[in-house]
Amino acid sequence: MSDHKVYYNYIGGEWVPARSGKTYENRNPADTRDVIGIFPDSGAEDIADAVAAAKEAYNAWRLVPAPKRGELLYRASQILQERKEQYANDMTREMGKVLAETRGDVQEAIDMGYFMAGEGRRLYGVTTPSELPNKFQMSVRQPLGVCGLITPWNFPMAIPSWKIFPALICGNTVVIKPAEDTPLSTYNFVQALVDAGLPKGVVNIVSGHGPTAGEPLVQHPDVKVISFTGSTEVGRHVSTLCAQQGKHVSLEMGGKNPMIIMDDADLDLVLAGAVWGAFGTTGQRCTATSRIIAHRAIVDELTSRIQAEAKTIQVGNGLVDGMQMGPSINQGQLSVVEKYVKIGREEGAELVLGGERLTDGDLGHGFFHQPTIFGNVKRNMRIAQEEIFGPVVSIIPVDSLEEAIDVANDVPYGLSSSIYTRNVNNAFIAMRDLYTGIVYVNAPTIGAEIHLPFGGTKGTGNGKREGGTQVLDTYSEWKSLYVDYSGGLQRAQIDNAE
Ligand code: UN1
Repeated sequence: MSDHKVYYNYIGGEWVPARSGKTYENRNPADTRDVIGIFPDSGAEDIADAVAAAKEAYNAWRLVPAPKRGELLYRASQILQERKEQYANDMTREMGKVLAETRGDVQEAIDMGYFMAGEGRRLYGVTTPSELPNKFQMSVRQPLGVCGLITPWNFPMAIPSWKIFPALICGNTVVIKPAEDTPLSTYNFVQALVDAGLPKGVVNIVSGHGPTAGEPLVQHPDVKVISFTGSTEVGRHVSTLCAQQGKHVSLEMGGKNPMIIMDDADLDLVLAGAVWGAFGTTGQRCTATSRIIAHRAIVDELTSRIQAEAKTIQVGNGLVDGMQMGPSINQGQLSVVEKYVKIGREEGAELVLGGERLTDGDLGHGFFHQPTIFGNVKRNMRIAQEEIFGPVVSIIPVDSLEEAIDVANDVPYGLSSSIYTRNVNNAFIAMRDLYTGIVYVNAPTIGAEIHLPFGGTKGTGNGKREGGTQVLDTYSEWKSLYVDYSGGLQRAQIDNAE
């Protein structure tokens, strides 16, 4: 059909096409004339094959000592490190964000690999004293079996690594369905594991679309855990399906992350942080700064300075030197951005900067949009309440810290938040009262590190966390072990003298 590179699913240690033979084209969002490759458009039968392979592999993998499993992760991380530049290039072509950021995405996967490799030598359990003499007891982590992982396009290597590495270290096997827009980056990640000596069937990758490949994975009775990162709408659907089957599920969904700027803040610092938080990754992070809640005493100065700074952002193909902001991932996402710009105007917010698609020259072949700032935004406007996932930020004036925190918390999401202040009391009050899974002081809402728990409250999640050792709770179950070495029957909760 064409001379584009053809990719296959990886199932049971073999690279195989979709059983139906269906494929789809993966194109560069910065220039849709550029085809990245042809990928399998998989269905329920491919998912069934992958789950069967993972189930088979589980029998041996769960018995491999955890430190040995850790060595595989360590080797894979070394390979990722060696290939960092190549994989970052592939990712920029596939996903659009600029090279500095795709290098960061690969780095985040490397960090997660080394962290979880070390966990192979810990996987701590707990010993607890008994109520009875001559009795020993402890609790240990047990793997669950086959894990189904569904990952988004915005961090196409880091987010798979947050799921695959902890799943493996706990002794599970996995089937991953990467976002249809970014399969290559996840294939690259799996290739590093394969080259590190991954046993057959321990990790299987099946590409395709949500309804046709993702849903059968969620529904498959042999899949014991689902870990999903994506929109709140789809996450809620996934959660319902899992509830019907009593399946474990971890959800990471949307955000509407606030940055509070107090009147005593260092505005130079704020400027750099706000522009990076709002327009880094084209605003396509669930942690992106999408509301700037600023004290009225400084809001005018701040607005004009952010406008001047954001105006200088170089928008273009992320592979070109000097570019700072790439395209939206696809036409659908660009349309969402355009829709919210229109909504913001209709709601009476003041368009301070941007608001237009960029189509000059080669930009017309991609999904580029200007960095966009709305000023004088009211807390209840849709642009201040709903996740946009694009380069659009709303500035909301407030009169006090109390009001700022109230506005910050008054959205359906709770992933990340931040406060800029020189007053230590303000900082501690904000850390206590901002109802989000992550709070930053004098830093923007993006940039979480993998060895701390990552996740959010309310519509952002379901109480689970990725990152940190807390992530192990998604991929293991606690088993309590009691050993009675008294030589007689000791009855718990009963006076044995009776
Ligand atoms: C995401 O936006 O989906 O904290 C993940 C951050 C990155 C991860 C973002 N380390 O911004």
